[in-house]
Amino acid sequence: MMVMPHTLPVLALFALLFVLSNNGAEASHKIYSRYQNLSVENVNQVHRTGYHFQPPRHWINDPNAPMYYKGLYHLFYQYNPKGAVWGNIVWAHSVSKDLINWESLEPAIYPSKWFDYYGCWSGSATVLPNGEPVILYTGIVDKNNSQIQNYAVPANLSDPYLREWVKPDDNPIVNPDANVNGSAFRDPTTAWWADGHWRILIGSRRKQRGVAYLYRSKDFKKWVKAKHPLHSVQGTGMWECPDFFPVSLSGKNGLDPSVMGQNVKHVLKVSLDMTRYEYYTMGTYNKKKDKYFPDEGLVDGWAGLRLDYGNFYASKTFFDPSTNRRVLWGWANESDDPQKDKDKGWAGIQLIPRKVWLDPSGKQLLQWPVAELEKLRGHNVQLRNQKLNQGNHVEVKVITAAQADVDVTFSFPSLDKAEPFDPKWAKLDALDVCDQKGSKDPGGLGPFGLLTLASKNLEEFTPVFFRVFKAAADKHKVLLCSDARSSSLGKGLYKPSFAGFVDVDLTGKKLSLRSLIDHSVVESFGVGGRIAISSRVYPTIAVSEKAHLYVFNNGSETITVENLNAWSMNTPVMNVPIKS
Ligand code: DQQ
Repeated sequence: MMVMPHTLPVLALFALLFVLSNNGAEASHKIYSRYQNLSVENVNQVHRTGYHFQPPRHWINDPNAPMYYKGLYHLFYQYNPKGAVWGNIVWAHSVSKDLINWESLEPAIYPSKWFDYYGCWSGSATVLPNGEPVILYTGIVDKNNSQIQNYAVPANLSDPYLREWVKPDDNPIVNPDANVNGSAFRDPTTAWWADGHWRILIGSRRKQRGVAYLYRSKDFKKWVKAKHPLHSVQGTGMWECPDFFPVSLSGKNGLDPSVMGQNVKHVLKVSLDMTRYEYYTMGTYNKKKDKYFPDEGLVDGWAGLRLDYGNFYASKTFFDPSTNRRVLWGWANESDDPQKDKDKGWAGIQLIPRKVWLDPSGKQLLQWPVAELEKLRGHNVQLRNQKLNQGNHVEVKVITAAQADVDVTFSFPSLDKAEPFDPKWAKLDALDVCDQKGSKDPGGLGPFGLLTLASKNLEEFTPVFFRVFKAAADKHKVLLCSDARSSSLGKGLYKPSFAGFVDVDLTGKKLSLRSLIDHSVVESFGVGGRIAISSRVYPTIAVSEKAHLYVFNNGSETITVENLNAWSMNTPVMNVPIKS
C-alpha cells in the first residue's frame, strides 16, 4: 500500500520500530505467510491490464536487469511463482523485440545455492565491452534476511534468449564488512567503467542514513569497497534499488553507463523503503574522488524530484544501444488489500517503459512512453477546438475507454483567472493541495483535464487535471493531479490522490496531457513529459465497455480543447510462453 508523505515522520518511527522488533533484519515487503503459497488456478480478469506488462498470474515486483542482447530486449522481474503476495521470490524472465509484445521463458535465477538459498532479490545487468552480459543480484543467505551480492552469467552466449543462467561457485562476490548493516545491503546497480576499474553501487542504510556504497573491481569478480560511499543522506532510511547513470547535456540520446566528460551530467535515483516513493537528483560525478555531488538547489530527500508522483517504485533504467536511448522501467503495486490480491490471483504490473533524457534547462529529466507503444493504437477519435465552459464535461466517444491512449492540448485565453496560491501551501506537498482543491471544487484557471475510467453517471471516475495558481510576483504554479478518491465505489480500498507541481512556461497559454488508460491503471504525462503520475484504481461500474472518457472544466475561465486524439489500444502478446 502506498503512503501519504504527510504521514512520513510517523512512518519513519514505525519503520524503525519494525526494524528493531525484527532483530534488525529488513524485509522491505510486507509478509503475508498465509497467502504466500496459495497457487492460483482461476485468475479474475476484471481489473487485469490489457497492454501493461504482467504475467498470467501471481505476484510481481521490481523490474530487474533490463537489457538489450542480440536483437532482443530482456526483462527480468521479482516474481512469486506460488502465490499472489510477496514471497518465494525468483527472477522471472521475458523477452521482446519491441518492448511491447512479450514472450515468457522459464525463471532465470532462483534459489538453489547456499549463497541465495533464502531468496534472489533485485539486481542489474552489465553488458561487458566484449558483448557478454553479467547479472549482479542480491542473495539472501538465512532466515534473518542476511544479504550478499552474487553474479550470474549466461550458460550459452549464442542463445539470444539467454534461457539458462549459471551462478558460479566462486560466489558471493561481495560480502558486507563489519561496518555495513548486513540485512540492509542490496540491489547492485549496473556497473560503469572509469580509470581502470569497474564500479557498482549497493543500496544500504547506516542507522537512518540512506547510503549508496561504492565497490570497485578490475575483473568483475574481486570487488573492494571504496573508503567513502558514492553518496549518502541523513534521515532518508534504507536506499533500495539505487540507479546511477549519465545523461547528455545536449539532445535526447541516452548514454552508455561508462560515458563521462564535459557534456554529461549524472543522475542518482533511490527508492526509499520508509515511504515507498523514489526521488532523484542530478549532479556531478567526480571520478577522482569517486563522489557524487547533487546540483545546488535540488532537494536531496523525499521532497525531491520524482520520476513519477504516483504509484511507482523500484525503478531501473538501461541503455538501449539499438536506438541510442535510455529506457526506464517502474513497478506499480496494487492499491488493494492482500486478501483481494489473493482472490483475484495476481498483483503488480510494470508501467510502460519510458524514454528518459535531460530537459534542456538541466533542471529535471523528461520522460515519454517508448514510441513502440504507438503500434498498439487502433481506432482514433479526435476533438478540435472544443470549448469547455465552467461545469462542462464532454464525452470522447467510440473508443474503448477502459483501454486507451489519449493525447490532448488545452488552451486558455489568459492567466488572469488563476486562483491565488495560498502562502500556507508553500510548506505542503502538492498532493495536500490536490486533496484540498480536488477536481470538483470550482476554480479559476482549472480544474480542467480528463475524467478517465468514468461511469456514465459519474458515480465513479479518476480525474487527471490541471489547476493553475498565481503565486507572489506574478509567478504561476501549475498543479497536475491524478485523483483516485472518486475512482471506485468499492469498500476498503486505498484511493489516494497523487499530485506534483510542473515547472512550465505558460507564455503560450497551453497545457498538454497524455494518459495511458488500462483497466486498473491510469499513467499520465503532463506537458510533454515534464511530470508523470500513475494511479492504480478499481472501478466497480466503469469496467470494460461501461467505462467512459470525458474532457471537463470546472474553472471559471473557458478552456479550449485545441486538439485531442484518443485511440483504442490493442492488446499485445503478453507473456505467452515462448515456443522452443
Ligand atoms: N524488492 C526486492 C529487494 C528490493 C525491494 C525484494 C524493493 O531487493 O530492495 O523483492 O521493492
